[in-house]
Amino acid sequence: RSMAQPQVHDTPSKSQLEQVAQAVRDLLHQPEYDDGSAGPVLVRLAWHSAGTYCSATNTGGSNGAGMRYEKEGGDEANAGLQHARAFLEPIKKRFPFITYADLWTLAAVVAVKEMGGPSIKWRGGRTDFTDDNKVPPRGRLPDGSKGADHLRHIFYRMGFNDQEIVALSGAHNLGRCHSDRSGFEGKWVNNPTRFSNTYYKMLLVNDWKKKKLDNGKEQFVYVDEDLAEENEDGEASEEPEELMMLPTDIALIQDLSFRPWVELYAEHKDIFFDHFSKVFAKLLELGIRRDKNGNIVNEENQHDGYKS
Ligand code: DDH
Repeated sequence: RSMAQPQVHDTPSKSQLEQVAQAVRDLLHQPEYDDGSAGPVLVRLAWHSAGTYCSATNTGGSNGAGMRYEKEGGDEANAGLQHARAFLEPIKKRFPFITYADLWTLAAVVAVKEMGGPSIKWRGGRTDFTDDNKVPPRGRLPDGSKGADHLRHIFYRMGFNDQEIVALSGAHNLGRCHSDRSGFEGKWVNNPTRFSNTYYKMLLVNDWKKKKLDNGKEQFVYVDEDLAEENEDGEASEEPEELMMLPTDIALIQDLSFRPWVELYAEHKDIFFDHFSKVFAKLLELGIRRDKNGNIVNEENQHDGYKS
């Protein structure tokens, strides 16, 4: 941005954003945490911050960073995301010019790219709520124990179609389920810190067996002997790796409208990357209206000078 142009005082400059992005890259490697990366839980933080959007009422979405408040942060669907927020807190302290809402969404875009995924268009300018008045009600995020109808109910509310539901679900290439967070257990793919289309390939293995966990939750599991981790002697360890799928993941291969997209993305990684990039960018913009300069024009600030 050239010096001659008027500055929007609360939108960070490009070089400021690059400093933040670099700080996110620097924190991704976390040898003590999960599979060694903060990336997956950062992606989930951005998704849950945005996935509360309701197009009918134009409420929810990533603007506001409402998850800092108990009303939203305490939703059981958000269990565990305090780890993601804690990872980012030192960055927020170091770069106070960025809002939480911008930081959470930017961190996910940086993490996806660093983990080998596509570049995703990101735009800043989100503001943070200063109280919990506009925080969306709980219960707007998907429940993994349900099926295709539930997926459509939740994602159509945000304004997504079937193709976009399947493309978004490819984020389950990353990370894992934790029994002390969602109650589900395990990872979807063998290398959960590398963004890829393996999730779709695994879905089509078609050998998923229902398993009831001790806590009563039902998920699907698959044990691939070829994927079993090798020990130092190059032999498979005693316990081959068990991969998992949620009932909502399995719905993607059972439903006749979802399934062709799973097949396409399993076959063509480049198409998946392209579609994921577009749909994740759309997710992060839900509920955000911008003027022709890209500045955010939301209901709450229409009367304070943004209106022309
Ligand atoms: Fe997810 N997800 N997700 N998910 N998700 C979980 C973990 C991760 C559902 C349920 C769960 C998306 C869609 C769905 C990520 C990204 C995305 C867990 C495990 C559950 C349960 C949480 C835990 O125990 O820690 C359901 C249901 C849906 C759906 O209905 C489609 C989408 C759209 C995304 C996205 O980012 C676009 C990521 C990443 C994780 C791994 C988190 C971690 O800590 O690791």
